[in-house]
Amino acid sequence: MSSSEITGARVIVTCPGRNFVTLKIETRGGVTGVGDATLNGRELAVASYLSEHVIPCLIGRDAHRIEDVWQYLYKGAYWRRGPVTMSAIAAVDTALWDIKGKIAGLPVYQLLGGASRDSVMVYGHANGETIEQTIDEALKYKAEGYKAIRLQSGVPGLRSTYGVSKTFGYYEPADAALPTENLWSSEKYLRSVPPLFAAAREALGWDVHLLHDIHHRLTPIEAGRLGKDLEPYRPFWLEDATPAENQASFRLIRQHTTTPLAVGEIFNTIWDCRQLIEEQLIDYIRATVVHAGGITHLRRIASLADLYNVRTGCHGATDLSPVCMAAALHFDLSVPNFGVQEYMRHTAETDAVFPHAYTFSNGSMHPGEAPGLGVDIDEALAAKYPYRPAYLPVNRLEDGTMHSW
Ligand code: KDG
Ligand code: MG
Repeated sequence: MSSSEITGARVIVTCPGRNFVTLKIETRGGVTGVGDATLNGRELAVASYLSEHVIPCLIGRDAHRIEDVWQYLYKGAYWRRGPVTMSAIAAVDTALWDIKGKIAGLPVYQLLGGASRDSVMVYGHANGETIEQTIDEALKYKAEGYKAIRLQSGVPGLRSTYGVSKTFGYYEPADAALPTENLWSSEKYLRSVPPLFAAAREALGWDVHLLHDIHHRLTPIEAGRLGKDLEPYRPFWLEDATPAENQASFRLIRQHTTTPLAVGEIFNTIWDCRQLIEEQLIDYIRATVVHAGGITHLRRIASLADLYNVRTGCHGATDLSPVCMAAALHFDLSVPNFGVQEYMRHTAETDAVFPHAYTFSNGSMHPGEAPGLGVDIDEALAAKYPYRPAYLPVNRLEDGTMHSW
């Protein structure tokens, strides 16, 4: 019996302001590892998938055999892909990298080939009901040293806009126990974004990267128009311009604009982005550790992307726990074709439940030098915050038609 044999695993669901699902794996030698399994609005589906169907298959396996366990869970289930399955596999994979790092006495980024850069550039979220409020927020981020800032503003004539929060520095889109409803008008939205970017360049200058997220709400030709309209302001990227199930639809956007495109925060596997990458239809791939099968599978996606000059831009919203954030930072530090990392910052309650070694300084982050991922879960504290149902809003056109999420 080896000390790296998996002897136990448990799922911890906690809600320090928002829900998180964490897998903790134990080995015979006493070394433990953690993995994030949070799927916003569908948390308990992943918790159950892990407890009922994955953990029983893990007991007795060698924690060192990360690739084999990944293949076993992916191919062995027969039912491949999908957000629930891939988040569960990601949690196992992340926990096994954590264990391997702790046994080796090395931070995970060293196991991934070592640092390819000194630190990882991150972008913060500036948003407001009006352009003026958004610019005020952006100025605060700039003063804090951020080199990249995402701008989202309310749309005049629409009473609420997804992605626009009411508080500085924190943003929680899963806002109710049943989905709330936002209204959408592409015409109003398309008129509102160019003035936001014009005002931002005026106030912030040209030495800061500006980003924008469309949240899949435009048709390809509308996205082409917006990309073209924003070209004078040189955005770093336009994110999730249009739903990406039909990967070929990005050809149409590409034909009309040189504004860089980012997509992929809801992708689960390399198959979701293969055509986008191989046809060079995007510039940044947003897949991240928790929803795309863990560090092992994300590295495979990044390797494909590297062949086609596509860089990484991992999703890093607050519904990705500090465990995912730590894993993403180890990945980001090591991967050759890194672009940028999203950083939405967690609340103090969340940070207390997940003590971590990663740090922010001058617009960049570093995963720290602790062996493994450098993050853990305080289970006693986590137990004080029971699960609360919370859903993302749905989106309707002004005539009541269901629109993109
Ligand atoms: O769970 C959904 C959020 O993570 C997502 O809406 C945030 O679009 C988002 C982003 O870019 O961070
Ligand atoms: Mg997004």
